Amino acid sequence: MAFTLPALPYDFAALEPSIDARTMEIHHDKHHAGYVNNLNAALEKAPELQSRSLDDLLQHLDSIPESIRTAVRNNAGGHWNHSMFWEIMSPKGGGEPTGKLADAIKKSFGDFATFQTQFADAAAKRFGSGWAWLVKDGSKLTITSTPNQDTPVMEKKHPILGVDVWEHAYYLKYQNKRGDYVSAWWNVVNWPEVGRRFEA
Ligand code: MN3
Repeated sequence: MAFTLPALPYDFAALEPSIDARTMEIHHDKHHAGYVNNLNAALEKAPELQSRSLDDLLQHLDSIPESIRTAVRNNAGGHWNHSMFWEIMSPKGGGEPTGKLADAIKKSFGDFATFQTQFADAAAKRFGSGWAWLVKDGSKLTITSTPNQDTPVMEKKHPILGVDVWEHAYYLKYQNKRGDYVSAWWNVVNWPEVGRRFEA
């Protein structure tokens, strides 16, 4: 079964002014669609893989034929990362997490502000294209970053929040000012969804 592009759970303009509508449209309809199409094209060359889940493909890249391994890594990663990215943002986002997630952030980082500083630092220091992540590790949380469309899922880890720091995610509105984009992005983070993923 071919992978499909999930619909955005809100309008292109819903995250304005933090993320502009044109960026959201190109990001979802062109970039994410491209990852899905390229993943499906790669898997046409290995039909035996087509029944495997996205997580399964990413967790066992060494089982993928070498001729398509890089294409699967990049495009399955892109599909996984963006599918989560749309859901962990919301027009009603921002503020701070509550409940068990808030407790875990406090336990792991001291307080929410320290977590935000460390996460933004990981996003700023990721050289070139990639992502910064909040990863669930048992009852604790860690911050990490990956290049390109690599994802902690490849290491059988459980990312519950990620920010896309590819230039395509912010360049139209923020140009080279990645830090300004990340600062604005906090205003659209969907903490209830991140909390749901933490407790899942
Ligand atoms: Mn992207």
